Amino acid sequence: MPAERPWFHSAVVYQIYPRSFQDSDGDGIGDLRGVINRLDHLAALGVDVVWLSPIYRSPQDDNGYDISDYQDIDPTFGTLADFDELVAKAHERGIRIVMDLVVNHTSDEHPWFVESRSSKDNPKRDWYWWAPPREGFEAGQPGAEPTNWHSFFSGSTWQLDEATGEYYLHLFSRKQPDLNWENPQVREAVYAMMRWWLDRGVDGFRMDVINMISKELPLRDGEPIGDGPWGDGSPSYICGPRIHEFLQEMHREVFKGRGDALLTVGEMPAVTVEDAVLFTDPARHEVDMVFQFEHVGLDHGEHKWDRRPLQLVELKESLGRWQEGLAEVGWNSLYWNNHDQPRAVSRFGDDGEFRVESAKLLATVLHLHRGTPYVYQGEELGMTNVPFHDATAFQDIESVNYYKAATGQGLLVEEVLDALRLGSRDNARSPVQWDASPHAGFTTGVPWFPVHPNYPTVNAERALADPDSVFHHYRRLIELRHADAVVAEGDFTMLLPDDPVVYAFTRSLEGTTLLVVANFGGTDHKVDGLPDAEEWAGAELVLGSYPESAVAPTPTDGSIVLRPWEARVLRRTA
Ligand code: TEU
Repeated sequence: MPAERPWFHSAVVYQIYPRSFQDSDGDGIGDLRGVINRLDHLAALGVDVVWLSPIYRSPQDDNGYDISDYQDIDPTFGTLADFDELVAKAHERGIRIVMDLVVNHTSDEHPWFVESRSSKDNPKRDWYWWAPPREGFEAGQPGAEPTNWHSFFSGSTWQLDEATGEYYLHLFSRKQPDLNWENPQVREAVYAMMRWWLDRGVDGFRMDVINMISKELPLRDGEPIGDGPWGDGSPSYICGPRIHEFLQEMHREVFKGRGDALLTVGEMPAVTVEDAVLFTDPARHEVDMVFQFEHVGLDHGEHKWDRRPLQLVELKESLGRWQEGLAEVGWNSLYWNNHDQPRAVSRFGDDGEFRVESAKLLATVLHLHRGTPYVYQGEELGMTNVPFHDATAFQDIESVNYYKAATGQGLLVEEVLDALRLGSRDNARSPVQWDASPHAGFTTGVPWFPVHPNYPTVNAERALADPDSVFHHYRRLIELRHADAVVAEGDFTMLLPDDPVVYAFTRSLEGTTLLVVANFGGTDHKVDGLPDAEEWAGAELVLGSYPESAVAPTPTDGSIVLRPWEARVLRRTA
């Protein structure tokens, strides 16, 4: 083990989705001044880093993930001066600021694309992916798309541009054309922009779908999906042939020589553990960690709108394999929530009777893994999925497009709505619930997205006043990671892999062992078959998800009975 471990091993990151965090000017949309006004909330929680979802100038087709100017702030969110103030005030509190970096694609309103689409011989034509209609087809005819790829946001990944009669590639929305990373000018422009932000004082980047920037050439059809017209293009763009080369080049051109205090995390759908080892091996100089998607896909059937209940045994198998895979080389990121995922307490816990208990359990299990934990805004309050009444309640482009496509194909409206209720990204995007005042203190105007009706009980003001709240549990977990090297660096061992209800593991470092046991169920549960159970008799309770007084000391035979959704962390020193 090298003497100096990277600082981010003991750090916790908090994700802000600025649109839904805090409005300061009454227009109903969160903004940078709102974030500045709430910095004390983050300081009280104790987080080390804030990752800001995109605040760049954008037509907001995908809430800022469609950028039309990488070097300006969208007027909805404020100004560059506000941004500088935010960085300065965060730094005063010891909080780093990490920007979202969205460079797989730009907005179609970005000047680069405006030029690119203007003519076939424009110098920026090759900055994006342009292709003529499929051989034997007329432009615009069904089936004329250059490949059969299905877009993440429904329909084809190709859009015909009438001006030149060619199609451009967009893995996401039509307003998010993919940049052509094969072109060195594109890469240089991106690196220059990144250096500009680092020079301004930002502390790193969360890199949006960064494992999709290298495409395999020539672009070719994918396996058909079901019996529809579309195919799966992912083998051509997930971790493509030049991905490691591009990330190493980015490191050399952007990060090299700037010290070890920065943070880079690559968002990488469909990444495998084997790939992640390569991406996060410090000796390879690519990224510090990746966001993988395996564990948030376990309740998907054939696709994300086909939901099935999570099997705890599968969750343990998956997360356990990632712990093992990155034990020696590389590093994990740890998350249940972000702006694209339904709320974890509704999805993996119980958002009814045991909302508080199950939110604390999920927090305990995640934060005691080896890796850097991410907290998504509102998660620290145990915020839940949104009760959507009908189709008009959905605003996210992915949900809106899916609704149109699925009902257009003849699926029943109620079935489509049920799938959206469970899986829509909008679940994560309702405004943060600050207090019991109108609109939960999020805005004095009309919120762009309605506040969850449970805000009179689920809100930050109440949580801060209650020592047994989800908030204070998160605060203690973050404190524990800061204080205790075994949480940051200890070895991970999964226990009871086949138990369908109990999640159990140990973390060990230099003679100290922590045991984490968690009951993923709504009834009392005796933990059976724990190896060396008697050694845990009388062990110190470091942290529990029930008020400490309610936890009986571990009896001499070491048998542990957990209450509904109870999690405990015990410590033993050799
Ligand atoms: O998401 C990438 C991604 O592949 C998915 O998680 C996506 O949210 C989609 O739901 C798949 O079903 C990133 C951003 O996090 C997301 O908000 C953006 O919409 C997307 O990239 C495009 O920039």
